[in-house]
Amino acid sequence: MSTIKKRKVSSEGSKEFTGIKLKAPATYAAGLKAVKVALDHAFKEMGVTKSFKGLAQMNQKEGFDCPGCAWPDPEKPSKVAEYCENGAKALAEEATNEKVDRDFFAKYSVEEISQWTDYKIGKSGRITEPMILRPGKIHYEPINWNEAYQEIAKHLKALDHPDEAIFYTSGRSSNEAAFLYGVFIRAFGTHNMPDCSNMCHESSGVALSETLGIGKGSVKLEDFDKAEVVMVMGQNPGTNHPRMLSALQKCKENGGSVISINPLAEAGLIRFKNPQEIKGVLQGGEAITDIHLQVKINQDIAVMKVILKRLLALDKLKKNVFDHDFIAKYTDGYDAFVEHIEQFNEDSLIAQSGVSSDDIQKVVNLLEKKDKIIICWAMGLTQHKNGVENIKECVNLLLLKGSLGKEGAGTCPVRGHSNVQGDRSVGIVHHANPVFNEALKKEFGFEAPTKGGYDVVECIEAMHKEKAKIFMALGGNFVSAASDTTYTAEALQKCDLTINVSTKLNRNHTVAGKTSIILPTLGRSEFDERDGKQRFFTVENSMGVVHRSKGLLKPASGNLKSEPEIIGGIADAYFKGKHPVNWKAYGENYEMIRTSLANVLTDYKGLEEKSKGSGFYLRNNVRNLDFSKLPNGKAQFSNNSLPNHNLNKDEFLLMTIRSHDQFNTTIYGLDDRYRGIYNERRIVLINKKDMERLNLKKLDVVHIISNYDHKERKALNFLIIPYNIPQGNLASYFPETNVLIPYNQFADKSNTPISKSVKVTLEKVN
Ligand SMILES: Nc1nc2c(c(=O)[nH]1)N[C@H]1C(S)=C(S)[C@@H](COP(=O)(O)OP(=O)(O)OC[C@H]3O[C@@H](n4cnc5c(=O)[nH]c(N)nc54)[C@H](O)[C@@H]3O)O[C@H]1N2
Ligand SMILES: Nc1nc2c(c(=O)[nH]1)N[C@H]1C(S)=C(S)[C@@H](COP(=O)(O)OP(=O)(O)OC[C@H]3O[C@@H](n4cnc5c(=O)[nH]c(N)nc54)[C@H](O)[C@@H]3O)O[C@H]1N2
Ligand SMILES: [Mo]
Repeated sequence: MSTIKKRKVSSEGSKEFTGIKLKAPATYAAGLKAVKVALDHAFKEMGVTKSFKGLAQMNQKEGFDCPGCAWPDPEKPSKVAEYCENGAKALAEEATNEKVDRDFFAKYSVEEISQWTDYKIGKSGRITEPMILRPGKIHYEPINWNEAYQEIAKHLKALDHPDEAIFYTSGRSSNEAAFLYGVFIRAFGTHNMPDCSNMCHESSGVALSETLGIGKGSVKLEDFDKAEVVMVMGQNPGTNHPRMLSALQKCKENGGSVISINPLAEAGLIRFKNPQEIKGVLQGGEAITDIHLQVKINQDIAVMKVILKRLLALDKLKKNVFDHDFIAKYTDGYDAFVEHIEQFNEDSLIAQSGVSSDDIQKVVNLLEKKDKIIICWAMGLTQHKNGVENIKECVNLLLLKGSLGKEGAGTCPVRGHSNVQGDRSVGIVHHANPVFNEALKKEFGFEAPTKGGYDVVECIEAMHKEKAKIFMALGGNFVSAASDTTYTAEALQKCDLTINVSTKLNRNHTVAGKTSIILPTLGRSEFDERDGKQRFFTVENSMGVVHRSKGLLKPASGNLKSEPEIIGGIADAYFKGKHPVNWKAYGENYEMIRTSLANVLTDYKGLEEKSKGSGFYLRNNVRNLDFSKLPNGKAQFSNNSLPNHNLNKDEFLLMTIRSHDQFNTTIYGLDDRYRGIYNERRIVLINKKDMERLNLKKLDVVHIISNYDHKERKALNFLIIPYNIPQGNLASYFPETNVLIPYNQFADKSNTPISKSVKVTLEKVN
């Protein structure tokens, strides 16, 4: 038995560094090196045979969907391999041979595990059986499935009100699991369904719903072949959506242009060597970005306003720059928008944006004559106070150009988790929806609550104030992913019960409620059978295609259950047969879930058959230019204000981003190869001029400090790295820097934490 130490809630702060090595940032993404790194990770975690078996089936029609990002598969997947370096790493991480079993938990106390870095915790491996941490104990102990369900049911029953329970979802769950989970939560009596998208693309969902009537993107993969211009804003596809580079490459080969708007010149956006093509392997690869606007953090609206102003001036002269027929027929608010945009002074917009007038003009020249425009974006636009307005400003451009509902044009919020969009589509939503409730009543015979519930930031506060007492997570690593790590950890630790349905060990298991239960589940790559018959489930990709996924690898342990089985088990123990829904049967029979899903949401009619092969597209009103649900039946122009950060002389804006070697809070390794940073995660990227101003040298150690509402938050001991980043801006990795982001600083309307524009100062450590 290990000695008791104080439990730690994050991996930040140690004075020990891991041995940093710096190289020049890469000038291209992928290439043969990516293949080598992918295979190295795979072999190390899974061994050679399992690697080849797993990788051969990933993203193939009869195989399983990559557990990494949500980028769609091409209609005709390549015969050899349809995965990227980071997809291979995601698979390796899930299918690792390392195990976290009862001996592991007997050996290491929760206190001891909590001292480890996220990297070390994650590398411990796959959880093999249900475990419980009882009140006052410091070691998890085994518990059988039935007892675990009974324990959870007992706690749920002891609540004064269903709203005292919180049910989080991360975006890895299947449609079947997410739908059943949502049905159970509503039958239990609450809408407390915070979801990882609250921290992610919620700003996109809100902005797109308000302007276009659907919270999802409108483009299809083949639109990239036909686009004349693709704008990539606040996104790092080389690392986070590597297969998107093939789509950009195709766009270029067909004569299109790519504009990137980003404070960093990310490698994948510069040049791409497609490892699946001979020329990508042997030659220099292809240049991807035609124009890069190195915008200052959160000044995208300023850049967009200059572009819009200049296009407007040109349109006044020439009359044919905007699509006036489209504007008249499909949009609302044009005149007010023109009046709004004319109020802004171009020179001050340019000064604020940090981009040169000439570079913006290049974009204007390109856009002037084009109308097949796609705008892609990710966290660089959504995770700001004005995240919703950032996206609305992009929609304005597409409306002016009539770049919606036609080939080669549209909105493309590039999603994160592999089924985050599907989870939302099938009912993981914290708002009450009377139509959905009515359909549930018809299908299942119970009344869902009419009141909405907590999202991520609201649920943290509710736990902290002890208004909520049970926290259940279907996947994810809540304490590390959410902002304000210390506050969030306090909140979770105040709970009577925390439940994690997980594949791998993570920090959320150590920052536990008074009682804590871990329920180990099958990963997406694993063979899922019942009574000798293989089961499949369905997922939805970033472009609204629903298709099947079927695992094939041997499960990490014989004692794992699928997510639907676990939800069915908990619901069955809670309702004890006194409910119109036969929960156990639903948990075991995914076909039954799909039938009910198709009855409740008519879009899924025929799901069983239609999900075969390449699957099917869900309805998308933007694709048919149907805006009937919006005011006046029209798509909406919007008037968006400029962000105002009121920075003092010594204050910076910090963006908390992903390295090349992580999937959110899962740390694959310690290298950020494309940015030339090896073997260390506690770094901060800074402009050389700012270093001179603050008298800082390369590899000096600093604390990063935020101060909101007179409360100081500190991330300790980070190494200074001179980098090509705008002055006044800093970049560092999440989750190490989440301690700095106050839980109550988030985007207007979407409540997405301001992870990309945290006001901070640096303090040199001697
Ligand atoms: N390998 C891998 N793949 C992933 C993930 C992963 O962690 N690893 N995570 C998945 C998830 S859940 C998500 S949501 C996506 C995330 O995908 P991304 O959004 O690409 O991820 P981030 O690292 O947060 O990168 C944000 C990018 O925005 C830029 N940026 C920051 N602030 C601004 C700004 O104010 N304006 C502009 N224009 N740019 C800005 C940064 O320089 C960076 O290039 O990736 C998904 N795929
Ligand atoms: N500062 C800062 N914070 C951020 C962000 C940022 O850019 N900056 N990004 C935000 C974003 S975009 C997101 S999406 C969130 C991510 O938040 P989460 O989704 O909560 O976090 P992940 O790290 O993706 O969760 C990883 C864990 O999920 C579990 N898991 C993996 N696969 C499965 C599965 O198939 N089933 C189940 N049940 N469990 C599984 C494993 O136990 C693993 O440890 O973080 C957010 N936090
Ligand atoms: Mo995300």
